[in-house]
Amino acid sequence: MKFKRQLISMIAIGGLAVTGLAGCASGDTPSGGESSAAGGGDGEYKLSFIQGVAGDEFYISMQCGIEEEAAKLGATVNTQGPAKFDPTLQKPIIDSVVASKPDAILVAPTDVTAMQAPLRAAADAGIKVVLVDTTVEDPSFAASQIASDNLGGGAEAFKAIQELHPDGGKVLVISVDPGISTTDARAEGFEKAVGEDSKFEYLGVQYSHNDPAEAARLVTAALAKDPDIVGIFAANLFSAEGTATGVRQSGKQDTVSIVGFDAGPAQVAQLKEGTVQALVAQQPATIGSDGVQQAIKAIKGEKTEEKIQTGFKVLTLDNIETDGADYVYKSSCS
Ligand code: T6T
Repeated sequence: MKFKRQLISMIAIGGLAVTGLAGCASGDTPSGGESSAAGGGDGEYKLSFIQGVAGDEFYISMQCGIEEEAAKLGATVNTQGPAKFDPTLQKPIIDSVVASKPDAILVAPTDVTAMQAPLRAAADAGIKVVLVDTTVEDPSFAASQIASDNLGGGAEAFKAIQELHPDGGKVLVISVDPGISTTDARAEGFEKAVGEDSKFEYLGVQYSHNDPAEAARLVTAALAKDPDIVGIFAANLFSAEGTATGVRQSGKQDTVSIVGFDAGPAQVAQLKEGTVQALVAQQPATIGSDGVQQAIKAIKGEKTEEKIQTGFKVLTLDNIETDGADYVYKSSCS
């Protein structure tokens, strides 16, 4: 039984830092480019931002936060990202950025293992490394790590499905790839929360490789095998986009609830049209601005914060036009 319209009290703020939403500065360069310092700064500090993937509104919003903070603090930022969320494509970017000798790198590593050595090499070369969003197996070389409460966000996603389906049922996770710290933690938080309610059956995680078409294919196949699935947690922006397509193509939008992580414009459109019931919105601009502050402290030899956890907000039809509206990610900084 489905209770889509009964989704209430779905507002949650997780983590510590809850200021500064996805606000942007000018000078958006989605897949690469340089923004100059402004506001009295003289470009004294040279920063590089390496995204997990170019063109993803989460990282674009983070770039906006980075550029705005860098301009305030007198730094220039060069932003680059691989065409896919893929360590084999991110590694050469890291290597070339290291060769360009910035003062600090803000980076979202695409794999906990594969990015370990290239990032340690950056730190060994005297570059301050700040991990934004994702992390690696041994981040001890990093000046700071800034990320959302991904474990808590996964648990919150289950809570949303639980409220919509008080009688329980089968639930599935669509994620990206194993070995990504953020999405792995979200799936873990979700699974743990499911395990605390015996009315629900956990069907496990399937990996879409960050491809919405693959996510749609996985969901269509899963619904053919288990037509009584009641809820799907899609662990990031592209998984959510494809999950919504798969549910629609299977004609299951009236019985299957979708909770997606992230709040890009396409996810928000799906929320508004009723295909998706809730979105866990992160604060990418805050992750970015915190990252710049930590990077500059590290460059100056000042004490940095080892770990900063930023908050999230659950967006539903109840708040998307009001206090949730500011959480929608940007497609460009201008
Ligand atoms: O969910 C974000 C990010 O936090 C994650 O690490 C990878 O996917 C996104 O960029 C959304 O596509």
